[in-house]
Amino acid sequence: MQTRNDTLLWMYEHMALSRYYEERIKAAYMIGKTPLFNMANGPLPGEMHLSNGQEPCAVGVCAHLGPEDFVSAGHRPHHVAIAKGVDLPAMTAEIFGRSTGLSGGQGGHMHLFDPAVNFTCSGIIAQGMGPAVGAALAFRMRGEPHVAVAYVGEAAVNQGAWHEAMNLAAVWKLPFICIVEDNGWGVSVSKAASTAVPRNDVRVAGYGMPGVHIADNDTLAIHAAAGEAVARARAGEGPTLIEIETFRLEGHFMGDVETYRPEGEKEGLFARDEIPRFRAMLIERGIADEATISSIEQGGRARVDDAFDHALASPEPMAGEAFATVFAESEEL
Ligand SMILES: Cc1ncc(C[n+]2csc(CCOP(=O)(O)OP(=O)(O)O)c2C)c(N)n1
Repeated sequence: MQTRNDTLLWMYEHMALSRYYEERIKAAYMIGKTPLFNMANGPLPGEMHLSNGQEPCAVGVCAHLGPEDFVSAGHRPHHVAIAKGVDLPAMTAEIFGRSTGLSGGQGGHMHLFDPAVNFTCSGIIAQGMGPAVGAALAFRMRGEPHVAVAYVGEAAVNQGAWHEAMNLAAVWKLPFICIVEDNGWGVSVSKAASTAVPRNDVRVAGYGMPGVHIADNDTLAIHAAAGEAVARARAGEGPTLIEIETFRLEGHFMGDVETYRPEGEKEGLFARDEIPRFRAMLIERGIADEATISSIEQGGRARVDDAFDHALASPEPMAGEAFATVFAESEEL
């Protein structure tokens, strides 16, 4: 399948935007955290899981989706949220805990919900499987041609919720796609130490579902495989699993000293980074010249800077609002 030039440029734009977004989050996160790393300090207290390196997994799939299609992501959600079109200023305000955030600043970076583009995520691994399969069932029951996609890490595939959802999606032939972002590590535990079967595209034969394996974080291969899976799902032919060998260029969370990585692994990953590789491919194939690509990058940076300005100028929520949206009974507390 030949990928259209405008789609190639859209994918590059959103990968570059996502990378710059994470760089700005990283800089803001580190304020006040050192010299003795203290997660509670600074304008972004708590854990922060950056997605640098995994951008191809987001754009290759989301290029096929519209706002009605449903996507759930996990605790490392920024790249997927950006590719799905989540409102950037409201997302940034949410991450900074501001009242103009997607959830009034009460969710934080692992709990981004944007109903306008049917996006959700969760800090509980594999938690997004049930909602995505439920959304796929709803699309089927309403006769709508949409698809639901759940992103999970390779360490989430041993959760009970994952297996239950996979079985239902397959037995009911739902318009569902599971994307496994295999970055090799579940915090500090290697894939080999947590899962007896080396590849989940093989394992899903046990569910009667097709599985596809993508090596080396390849945007074009992800885009092609996702195109076929989305077409199958929209045609009523059932679910697909796509496992992508990707990598994270940061630690599990900010502050992770990464002593579990074999020597030299990290340096090797930077050499395989897809963003400069994809940029060079666009120029080599004559899809865009240097000036066009620079202007795409500048446009993305301006959007990110505006989103940060909006977030940082927004007020924090009032303490009294803490229970307002949690339970109906909260007013009585
Ligand atoms: C049900 C559950 N168990 C444990 C955790 C703690 N935890 C957070 S992230 C993580 C590992 C996730 O690895 P993976 O799913 O491969 O995603 P990655 O961090 O590599 O993106 C664990 C065990 C959790 N959030 N939820």
